[in-house]
Amino acid sequence: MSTKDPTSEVSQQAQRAAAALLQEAGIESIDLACTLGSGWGEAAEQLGELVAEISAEDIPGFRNSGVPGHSGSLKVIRAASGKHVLVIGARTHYYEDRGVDAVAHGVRTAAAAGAGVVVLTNGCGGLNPAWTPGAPVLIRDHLNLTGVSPLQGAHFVDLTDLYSPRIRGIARRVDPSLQEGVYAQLPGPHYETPAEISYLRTIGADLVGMSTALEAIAARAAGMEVFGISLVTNLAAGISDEPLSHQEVLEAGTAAAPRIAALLAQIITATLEES
Ligand code: 8IG
Repeated sequence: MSTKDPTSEVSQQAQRAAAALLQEAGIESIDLACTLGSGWGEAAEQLGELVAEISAEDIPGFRNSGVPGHSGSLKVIRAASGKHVLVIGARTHYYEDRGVDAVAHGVRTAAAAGAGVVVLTNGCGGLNPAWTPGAPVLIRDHLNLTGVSPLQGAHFVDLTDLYSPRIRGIARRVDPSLQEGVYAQLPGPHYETPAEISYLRTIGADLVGMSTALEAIAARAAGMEVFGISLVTNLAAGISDEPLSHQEVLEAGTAAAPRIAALLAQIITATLEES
C-alpha cells in the first residue's frame, strides 16, 4: 500500500485533511509546506500575509502538540509571489506513540493539498564541537535509526539525494556560511548516553534528534522535493560537560529565533521564486 495509491487508507486520510484545510483557508491549493521544529517558531511571520490560522483539532488527523515549544496550529500564508505556504506547527513525533502514520500525516496532507516542496526544520543535538548552540545546519543526508519506516508494503522508494541538492544550493546562496551535516533520527524521547553519541559519530552522524527522517521518507514517497534544516540547540551528550535539558533547548531556540526565522524565510522565498 502506498501513499500514491489513492485507495489506500492513509492516502484517503490525507485527502480528507487536505480538503478540510483548503476549505478552511478558502484556497485552491498550497505550493510549499514547512514544519516548524524547536526554535523555528517565529519564521511564519516573515513569510508573507497570514491567510488563515487553523487549530490542529479542526483538521482530521492532526492534534495539538503535547510538546512545550511546539505550537498546535496550521497556518496558511500567502507569499509575495502569490504562492501559498502551509506552516505546520502541529507535528507528531514518533515518541508520542501514535504510530508512523500519524508522524507522516502532516507531509501527506501537504502533498494531497498540492505542495511540491516540503521544508522540514528541527531542533537537535550537535555532534560537531565547532557547531555551538544556535547554529543552523543544512541536512545533507540522514540515518533513520528508529527501526521503522513510514511506508508499508512493497514500496521501494529511492532515497539517493533525498535532501534536494537544488534547494541546498539555494540555501547556500542565501547564506554561504551554512554548513551541512548528516542527521540521525532516534526514537527518543530520552536523550542519548555519551557512549551512544560516540557510536553515532563513528557511523557518520553530525546531528541527532527525534524527528525529520521519517517525515522526509514519507514526503519523498508522496512525490515531494525535500529540504531539511536543523538548529543545533545543544551539544549532544558527552560532547560538552553540561547535562542536557529541554529548558536549555528552549533557551537556545529563543536566542536564535529572530536570526534563523529570517534565514528560513529567505530560503523559502527564493525556493518559491525558482519552483
Ligand atoms: I532539541 O541532543 C534536541 N533534540 N535525540 N538528542 C536527541 N534529540 C534532541 C537533542 C539531542 N536535542
